Amino acid sequence: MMPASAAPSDELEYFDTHSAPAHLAAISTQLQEFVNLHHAHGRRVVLVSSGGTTVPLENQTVRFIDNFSAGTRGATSAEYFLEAGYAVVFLHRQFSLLPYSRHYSHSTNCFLDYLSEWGRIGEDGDGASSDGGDVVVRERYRAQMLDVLRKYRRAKEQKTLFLLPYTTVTSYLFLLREVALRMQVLRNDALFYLAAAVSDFFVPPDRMAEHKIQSGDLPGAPDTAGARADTTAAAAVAGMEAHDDDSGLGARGKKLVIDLDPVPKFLKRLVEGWAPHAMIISFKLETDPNILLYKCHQALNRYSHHLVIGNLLSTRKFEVVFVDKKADQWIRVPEAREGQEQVEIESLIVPEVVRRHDRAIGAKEAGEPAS
Ligand code: 9Z3
Repeated sequence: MMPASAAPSDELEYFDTHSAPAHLAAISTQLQEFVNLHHAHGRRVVLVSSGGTTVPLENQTVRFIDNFSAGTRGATSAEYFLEAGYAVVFLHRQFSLLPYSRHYSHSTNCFLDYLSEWGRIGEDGDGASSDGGDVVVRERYRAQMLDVLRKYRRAKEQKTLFLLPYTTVTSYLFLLREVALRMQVLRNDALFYLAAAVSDFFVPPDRMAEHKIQSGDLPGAPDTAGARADTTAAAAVAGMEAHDDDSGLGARGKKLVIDLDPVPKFLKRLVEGWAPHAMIISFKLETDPNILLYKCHQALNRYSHHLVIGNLLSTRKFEVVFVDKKADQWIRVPEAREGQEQVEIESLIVPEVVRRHDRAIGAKEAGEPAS
């Protein structure tokens, strides 16, 4: 028997029981204009998903479950797709890294460190002398920043980058479906590159607390025990249980046990229903090297899409494995020499993806079965 989490109707029910993001209709119109513009120019379009999804624990959300992804893979890959001539729908976690600005928005790459005051010699002697009082880019960063700036401006002028933010797993799924439907007109010129770290679990609406889950007594509670009972009830509605904690938090300490449901598997629906002619690539993240290949093959067999790119949390910036029906292909960055910058692995991943997309389109045009 099919497990409840895999029943196809679960996906449809998910959309019926969750509210769509605000302004979805307006977003949909803009998306269609974007897609049509590039379709008319014969340009391919890639949906790049990026960053982590949140899982709210309350309707009026104070707390949520999140994950580690800063969106480096997605933002970096989007730049290489733009360079390869694709238009990019960048479906990203709000406030995660963005193409181009990522070079200066990371917490260890504060943009202020790239600037100096005109007329002031910096600590490292690379300021310029004048009595202006203006802000300038420090000499040693200028060439790289000019390169980034030009690419950014070109993407703006050619309208090749559509930024689409999400926060929760629900808004991610609604938007993914919408983008896929709007991209259908592109047929095999559409590519899906699903690098976002999407939650596998969520709190269903009928078990979601409306208000902030309380951890302590509320004013006016008759006594501590009564307040505790209220708290437990509210939390249970939220799919959670607040327990007295005998294990060291003290008399008032409580545990919060969160009861999550599996998120329905949307990849199947994307492949079969929303984007039947597109090339679809998913990422698989693991921490245990012994199961990575197994999980990649399992995903490929389960969803019958084109390619799974596997990576391990600890080595994801240095190696990935491309898994398709034919073979496993590892891609590794060369070791950086002393004083050299590390090659971005996305500069190797994206051209290989583009080669495979070329081949898939070529095969379809020649009437061959897709490989
Ligand atoms: C990835 O595996 C991405 O490569 C990373 C990128 C999230 C590791 P960073 O943001 O990390 O550059 O630091 N994405 C997919 C992860 C995922 O949730 N995949 C699902 C799964 O593994 C399938 S869609 O089950």
